[in-house]
Amino acid sequence: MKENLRKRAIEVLDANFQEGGFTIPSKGLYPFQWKWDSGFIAIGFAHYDVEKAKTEIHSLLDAQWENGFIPHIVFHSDNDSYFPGPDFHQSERHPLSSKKYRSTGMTQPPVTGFVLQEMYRIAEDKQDMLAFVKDHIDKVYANHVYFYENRDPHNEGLVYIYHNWESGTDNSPVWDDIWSTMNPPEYTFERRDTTHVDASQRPTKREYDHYLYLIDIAKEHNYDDARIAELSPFLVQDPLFNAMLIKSNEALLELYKLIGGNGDKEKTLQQWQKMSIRNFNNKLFDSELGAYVHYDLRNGKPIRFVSSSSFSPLFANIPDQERAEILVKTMMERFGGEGKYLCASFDPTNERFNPKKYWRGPVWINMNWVLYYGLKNYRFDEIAERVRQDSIALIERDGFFEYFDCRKDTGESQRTGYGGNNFSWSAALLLDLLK
Ligand code: 9WN
Repeated sequence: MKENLRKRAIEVLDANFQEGGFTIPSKGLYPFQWKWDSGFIAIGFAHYDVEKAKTEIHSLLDAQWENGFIPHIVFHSDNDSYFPGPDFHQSERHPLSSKKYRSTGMTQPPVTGFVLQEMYRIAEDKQDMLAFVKDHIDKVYANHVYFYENRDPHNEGLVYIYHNWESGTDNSPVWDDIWSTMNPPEYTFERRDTTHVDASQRPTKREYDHYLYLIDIAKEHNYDDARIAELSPFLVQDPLFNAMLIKSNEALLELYKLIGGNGDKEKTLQQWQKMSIRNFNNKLFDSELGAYVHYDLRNGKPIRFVSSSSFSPLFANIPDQERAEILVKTMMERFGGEGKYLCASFDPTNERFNPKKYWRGPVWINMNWVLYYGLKNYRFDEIAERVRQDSIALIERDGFFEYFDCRKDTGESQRTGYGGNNFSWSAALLLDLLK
C-alpha cells in the first residue's frame, strides 16, 4: 500500500518537472514556478532524486532580484493558461527586478532557508549537499535582509505582506474584513482557473477584483516597497509568513555554523531572531482565542480568527511550552472533533468556514506537514501522528489533490479532493511523511 502511494507520488512529481529545470504545481492550473511550492517540492525530490531537488532551488534563486527579493511566480515560459500572467504583473517596472526572467512583483512565505536544511537532513551524501548549500545560502540570506530592511516599517522584526497571494492562503476568510474597506473597480478579464477547476472551489470574481486592484496600486508605484507600505489598503503581519521567516532564520543560522566562517551573518540572524520571536509573542498572540492571529497593519488592529496559520508558530519554536499547550488545546477543540481529519485551513466552528472552498476550510498537505513537525517539536507525538496519518488517509481517499474536505462523512456522492489534481506539493510532502 505504502509502496504504491510512494510510486504514484514520484510519478506525479516527475510528470510535473519541466525541461527548464523547475516544477509546476499542477498541470493546466499552475503552469509556472511558485516560490513556496518550489521549496516543498525540493523536499520531496530530495528523497529520491537529489539532483532534481538542487535544480529546483537553483532555478528559483536564479530569478532573485538585485535587492534580494524572490518573486512568488517565475514565468519561465510563455503560457496563457494562467491569469494574471506577466503582462498584467509587469514587475519589470521595478528597477532592481530580474533581467533574466519575468516574474510577479510580490513574494510568498520564505520557506527556502528551512528547505535547504531539510535537503541537508535528507541527503545521504552530506558533504555533497553541504557544498550545494554553501553555494546558495547567501542568496537566501540576502532574501531575509530584503525582508528586514523593506518589509518592517516599525522595526518590530515582524514583516508585512501587501497582497493576499503573498500569504499563500489566498481567499482565507481572514481577509474578508479588509475587502470590505476597499471598493475596487469591476475588472473585465478572462479567468483561467475556473476553466480547470469547478468555480465553487475557487475565489469569486469580486474577490479577484480586489486581488487585481492591489497589484495595480503596487504597479502604479513601480513596486516600490516604501510607497506600498504607505499606500496599500492591504498591509498585514501574517503569523504563517513570519513563522516561516523565523524558522528559516534558525535554519540559516545552523547551516552557517556548519559551514563556518560567517560570524557576522550569524550575529545578525541571532539579533533578528531575538526581536522577531519576542514581538511575535507580544503582538500576535490572542489569549482569549488561545491562538496566534493576523494583524492588520493598515488599520491598526488584530484580525481575530483562528486558522491553520495560527498553529504554524509551533514549527518555528516560537511559543514556550505553556503557550504551545494552549495552542494545541484550541486546535483540538475547534479543528480536531471525531468526524474530522486534521487540520482544516479555517476554524470549522466559525460561520465563515466552507469545507470545499480553497483556503476557507479544506485541509492542505503543506500546512499539515508544517503542523506535523511543529507538534513534534513540543513532543505532542500522538497528535502529530494523527496529522501524519490523516494526511495519508486523505490522499488515499481522494488522490493527489490540491486540497481536501476535512469531513469524514461528507454526505457527498462526488469526490472530496478539490482544486488541481496531480498536485506537486501533495506528492512531495507525502514522500516525506511516508518514510
Ligand atoms: C496564486 C500554486 C499556488 C500556491 C498558493 C495557492 C494558489 C495561486 C492561484 O496556488 O495560489 O498564487 O492562482 O490561486 O493558494 O498557496 O502557492 O500552487
